[in-house]
Amino acid sequence: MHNPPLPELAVADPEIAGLVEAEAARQQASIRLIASENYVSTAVLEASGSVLTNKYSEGYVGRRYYEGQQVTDPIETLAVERAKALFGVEHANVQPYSGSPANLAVYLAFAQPGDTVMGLSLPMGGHLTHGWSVSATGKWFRSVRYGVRADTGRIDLDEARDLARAERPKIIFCGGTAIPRTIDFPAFAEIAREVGAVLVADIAHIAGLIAGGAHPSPVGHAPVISTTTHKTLRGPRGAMLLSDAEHATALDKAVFPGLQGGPHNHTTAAIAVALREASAPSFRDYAHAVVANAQALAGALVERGFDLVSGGTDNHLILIDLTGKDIGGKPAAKALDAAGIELNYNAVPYDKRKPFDPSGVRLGTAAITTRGLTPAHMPQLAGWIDDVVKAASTEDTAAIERVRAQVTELISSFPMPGFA
Ligand code: DSN
Repeated sequence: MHNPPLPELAVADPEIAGLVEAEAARQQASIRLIASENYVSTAVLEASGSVLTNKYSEGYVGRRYYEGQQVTDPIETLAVERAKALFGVEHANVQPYSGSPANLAVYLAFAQPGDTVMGLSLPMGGHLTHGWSVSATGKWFRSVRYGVRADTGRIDLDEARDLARAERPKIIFCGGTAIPRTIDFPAFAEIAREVGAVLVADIAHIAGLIAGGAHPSPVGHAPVISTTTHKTLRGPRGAMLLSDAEHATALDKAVFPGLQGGPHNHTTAAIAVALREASAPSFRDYAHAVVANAQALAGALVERGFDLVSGGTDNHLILIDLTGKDIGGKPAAKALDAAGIELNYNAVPYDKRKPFDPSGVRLGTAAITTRGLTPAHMPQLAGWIDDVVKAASTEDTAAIERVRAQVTELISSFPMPGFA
């Protein structure tokens, strides 16, 4: 049953109540390896589902365009102060609706349409909003892209430096959505300094690892940091822009009134709760456990003959190249979902297949670590992944069903926050 329970909803709208219950049960029953997902605490769920959703608060603390901010101002102040303390930054804006709007605010703050911007290419592990062609950021700005080395699968810093010197971008993004290795923030800072660009560290995937001391921090290297709050940081769906004092005003003006209206106060409160949780010593253990699980899973997959981009992982994320397995990422992901193992198909660097039918699958260990799985479970998990990938290529549905039964048996012993 969904927790907090939904008795009013069950009466007012049984259809939606039933679907919410079904989703809670589905989340409880699957091994969630989607690298950008997690399970928030019941406390975060309660804050997200509160009366704060009723309130408009355009503006910032003490400078609002609506009255009645006696309670919302202290909530936003708590969220901001907790973000500043947790990440050690001079300024935090907790209002961006999600990661893409946060990144758009960065463009609005520091570039003009048509200016050159630079980011990691999407198929190499970057994000749409780092200037990819189908995104507004690739249409309204002149975007140039660096990639990863073909021989190592790691970010090609020589290429990034040469490109920056030749193109003189206004903004350089580092970070992305499918980078299994530590991001070298000092190296990017040196490149940005040399060409006079604003370095933006998009830490959406690794924010929780940074908060928990399991990945180096960009603070002191990137003056602007963009992050979502719902991945390894384990908060509600939302985002934050963190910065030094020099870049604070431009970012604030870009978020509001540049791009957004009223902040989502229920989300702000839930972000504040998640930041408090992430400040607890137990969150440091969590962040290190996420990495330990990813490394154990990567090792077990390699033993099973899987080809991992860059050979392994330093963080929560693993990218498998299935080229040698005679199956595309999409059919593999669909078969794994049928077996109760949830992940996403993903392009791999230098992929010869199309984005809707790429060669890889992406896995992450943030959610399974929240559930309580440990490195001891990873050989079994790698074995199931191997069995299902083999079964998918031979269309052996009985084998997939056998794995599904074993997955259900294991995961049912690991309770999920939000499900009672
Ligand atoms: N969709 C997110 C992810 O899965 O990484 C990025 O926006």
